[in-house]
Order: sequence, then structure tokens, then C-alpha cells
Amino acid sequence: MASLEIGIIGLPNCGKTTIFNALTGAGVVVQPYAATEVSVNTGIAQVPDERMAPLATVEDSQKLVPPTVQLVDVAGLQRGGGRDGGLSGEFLQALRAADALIHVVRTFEDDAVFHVDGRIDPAEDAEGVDLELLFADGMLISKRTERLQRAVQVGQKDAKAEADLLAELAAHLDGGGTARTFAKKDDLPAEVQLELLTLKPMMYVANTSESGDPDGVAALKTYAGDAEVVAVAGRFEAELAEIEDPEERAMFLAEIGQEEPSAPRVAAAAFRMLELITFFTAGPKDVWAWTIRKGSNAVEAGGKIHTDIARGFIRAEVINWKDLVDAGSRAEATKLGQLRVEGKEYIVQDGDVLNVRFNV
Ligand SMILES: Nc1nc2c(ncn2[C@@H]2O[C@H](COP(=O)(O)OP(=O)(O)O)[C@@H](O)[C@H]2O)c(=O)[nH]1
Ligand SMILES: [Mg+2]
Repeated sequence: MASLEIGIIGLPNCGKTTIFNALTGAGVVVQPYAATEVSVNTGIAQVPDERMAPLATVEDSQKLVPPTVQLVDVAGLQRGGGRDGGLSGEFLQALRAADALIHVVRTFEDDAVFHVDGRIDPAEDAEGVDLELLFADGMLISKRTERLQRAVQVGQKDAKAEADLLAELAAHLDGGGTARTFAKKDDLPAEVQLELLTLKPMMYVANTSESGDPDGVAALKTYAGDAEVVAVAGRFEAELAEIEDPEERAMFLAEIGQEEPSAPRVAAAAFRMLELITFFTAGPKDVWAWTIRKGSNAVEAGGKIHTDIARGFIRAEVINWKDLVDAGSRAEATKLGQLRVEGKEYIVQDGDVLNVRFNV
């Protein structure tokens, strides 16, 4: 899997760029009364993993290489946009390229920050944006159905089957469902699957004031149902991201009673929604964290490190990171019988440390 790309969406002024800055430390200028023109900021967020430092100690590693995700701050979503002629092509293009979406919802109160409806209502705001995504998908389906008509009329079976499936999906969306909850989603043509916005995994970030806005966050959680909701004090954390000195950062965080920045919590939730797990490779040079789909086998994991490794795979030595840290060294872990030898079919587990043997 190439670098994972997560699109950040939400109403104008809900704090997308601020959250983007908090997560990437990119220091992109926020515009207080943001215009709605499309603009796309792209940044790389490192995903800190607290298991890496103890591993580095055991292996005497010089360097930590955490996984990264690519974040894209996508402005330009307007409520009603889907109904009056559709959301802009550029906006949709940026969204459709994303592997998953983070939907930012404002819970913070601040009279100085304009809200399109002049009130704070997280559940209703979230629903408004989610409806736009549904409208965009509805448009996509009707355009595609239209293009299929000729083929259907001349009796092409495949076209008929697809048109029927699209009609079922359209009815499902009309009933308030998303493409994610459409039972036959896997039967849709691959290019349709890639373009449907409500098929993408989505999580919510509540952009809170420093007090945490418990009521607003609770309302959003009720609306979100099974979807992940992570609360982030956006403006505070965007300022935090600009502080270099670790001690000063810790003091700043303590002010709002938080131990660490939100980035790891957002990342962990994103990994859960994408069904990703992390495995490690560790040696004297460095400790690397790698992300793969849950259920991947040892060869696929090897291929993540290098295609040669997948091609020439012989076997993998595997140990759980905690067992290795507790044993204190690889030699000690081997004595304790904790270092296992696994073959190609081994399903890699979250937290595994892998040492892959391969032919070149
Ligand atoms: N009080 C407060 N203001 C915020 C917070 N997050 C963002 N803002 C302000 O809201 C305005 C819009 O934020 P921005 O990130 O540009 O929103 P976007 O249009 O969704 O990208 C800016 O003036 C931000 O400083 C927050 O957590 N608290
Ligand atoms: Mg913005």
C-alpha cells in the first residue's frame, strides 16, 4: 500500500485547517472568515507509537522511523452544493483520491468565529455535511446509470445487471443509508467503489475549545453511532504543534489537563477505521514501524518492507514486542523460547517484531 491518504472535510470555519496544522505541525495560515474557494493543503503526519522507544533500547537502535499518513485539508464543501448543480469537480477529485475521511465538526463556542447558521449544533452540522456526500454519490450513480442506458436498451446483459445494482444502491441511499452499509457494495465495479464518497471509511473529530465541550462531544457521539469520534482542542493543539521545547510543550499541555497531544489518538482511531495494524523491524541501525491491513500474511508484510523480501521470502522470525522488551534481548528471548519461526502463511499480529529471511 502506498502512503495512506486521509482527506479532512467539514463545514467552512469548523477548523479543518487548524486540525490539519495540529496533526501535521505544518503551520498553514488559517483564514478567519474563510472563503469557500477550493484549496488543498497536503502534509505528512507522523504517527507516534509508544512501543518503539523501548524496542530501540533493547536493540540499541540509533533511530526511530514511525509510520506516516498523508493528510489532505480539503476546503470547498458548501451545504446545498450537492443540490444546486453539484460540488465542484476539483473538490470531488481531491476527496475521491482519499483512502478515508476525517470529518471535522465544530463544538467550540467563539463569537469571533463566524458560523454559517449562527449557532453551534454539532449533530446537525455533521448531518448537513454527510448529506452533501450522499448527494454527491447520488449524482454519480445517476450519471453512470444514464451512460449505461444505451447498452441496456440494446440488451447488453452486463449493463443491465449494473444498472439494476445501481438502482438498488440509489434506493438504499434515498432511504438514508450510506454506500458503506449497502449489502452488495462488493459487487459494484471497482471504479465506482473508488468514487463513492460514502463508501470511504469516515471518522469524526470534534473540534473543541480548551474546556473539552462535553455536551457538544456527547451530541456528536450520539449522532455518529458506531463511527469513531475523537475530541481535539484544535486551536490549542495547533499552537502546541509550534512549540519545539519538550518541557514547554508538557507545561502547555498540562494547562488543559492533557498528557499528550491528540495526534496519536486520532491516528489510532484512523488505523482502527482502516483496519490497519502495525508491525516492527528492529536492529542496531533503526526501529521501523510498518502499517499493513489486518489479516495480511508474512509475505505481504515482507513486501511492505521491500518487494525483494516478498519475492525471496524463506521464513520470518517473530516475537511480540512486549516479550522482547521484557526479555531484555533477542538472545534472552530465544532462550525463553519466545522467538518463533513462521512461514509464508503466518498472519501477522499487531505488535509483532519481524525478522524476515529471504533469498536475493
Ligand atoms: N476558539 C476557537 N477557534 C478556533 C478553533 N479552531 C479553529 N478556530 C478558529 O476558527 C477559524 C476557522 O478555522 P479554520 O481552521 O480556518 O477552519 P476551516 O475553514 O474549516 O479550515 C479560525 O479563525 C480559527 O482560528 C478552536 O478550537 N477554538
Ligand atoms: Mg481551511
